[in-house]
Amino acid sequence: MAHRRDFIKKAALGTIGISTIYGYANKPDEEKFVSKIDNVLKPQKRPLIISTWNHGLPANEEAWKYLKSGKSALDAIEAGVKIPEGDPEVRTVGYGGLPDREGKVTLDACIMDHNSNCGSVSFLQGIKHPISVAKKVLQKTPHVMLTGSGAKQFALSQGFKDENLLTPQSEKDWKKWLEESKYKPVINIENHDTISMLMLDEDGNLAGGCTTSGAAWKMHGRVGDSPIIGAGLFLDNEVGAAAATGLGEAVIRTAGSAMVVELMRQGKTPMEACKEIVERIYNKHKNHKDMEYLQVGFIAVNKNGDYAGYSLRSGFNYAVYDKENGNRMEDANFKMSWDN
Ligand code: SD4
Repeated sequence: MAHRRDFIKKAALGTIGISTIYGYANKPDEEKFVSKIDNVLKPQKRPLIISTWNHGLPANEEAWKYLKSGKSALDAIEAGVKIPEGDPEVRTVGYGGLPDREGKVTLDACIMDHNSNCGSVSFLQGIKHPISVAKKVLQKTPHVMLTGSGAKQFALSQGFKDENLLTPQSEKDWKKWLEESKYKPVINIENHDTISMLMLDEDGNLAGGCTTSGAAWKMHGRVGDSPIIGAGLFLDNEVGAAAATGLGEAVIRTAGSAMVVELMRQGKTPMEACKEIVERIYNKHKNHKDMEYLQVGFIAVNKNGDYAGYSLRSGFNYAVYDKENGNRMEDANFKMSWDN
């Protein structure tokens, strides 16, 4: 073991540059890829799946199965995030998601592959799996994004079923909310549970997906960051991938995920990149009316399989699945706790 590490370290620090090392396609896994973090060279871990929040665990599980059976990263992401989308107990994604202030469940989702192909739907109603419609937008249309009735029309043309997504429980909660009708998100519970999934596949390619019912009790027609490439999700296969959860308005204002990836391009680690953008969001919002309930969190992964999660306030966690340690939850680092 020590010998192998020494070998990797020596080889990578010596005559062979990192980009050359990326070309070692036919070597055994442990020797194949190394990453340079703080001048220490480590074997690259892949595949790697990282997803926001607790519902990331079953989503990762399903996505992992897909990857292991030889399916593409996009298929694996779709299959993974469909689990929370179809689960009525998950009140922030897909079927069973909390509605807008008019009692309508409106969904946002996007998906992106290593060639920067993207598909996205926003303000979609009556379709249980918006991630699948987003994937069809990527595969079957010349566009990136379809919205509202146009997205629905496209979904129906692709054979998706029109369904009522407002469960009795969500309807009950909505009626209760109507009694006061105050728009004040309750962080980490009611609003901030988008599932964003990032994946580094066996071939070292990145992909990502994101799906949500958005902010509960939002205005009818409101679209958050989650379907917006560059805000809720972004990746550049040369660099890394990032995705967001939290108050979409703040993420859109700062082009959050695109900025995290750009900082990784400049040499920041995923942790440094996520932290810097969270700091930026804080600085831009500290005197803003949204600050009282502002929460944002990012997950990021780079080409070497280094990953991180960082949020403005405590309470954000994410699920990570890799060969070495299996599927588990990790708590994100954060800037401040809720009392601040
Ligand atoms: C939105 N970012 O629509 C989404 C909500 C969210 O975890 O992240 N929930 O603003």
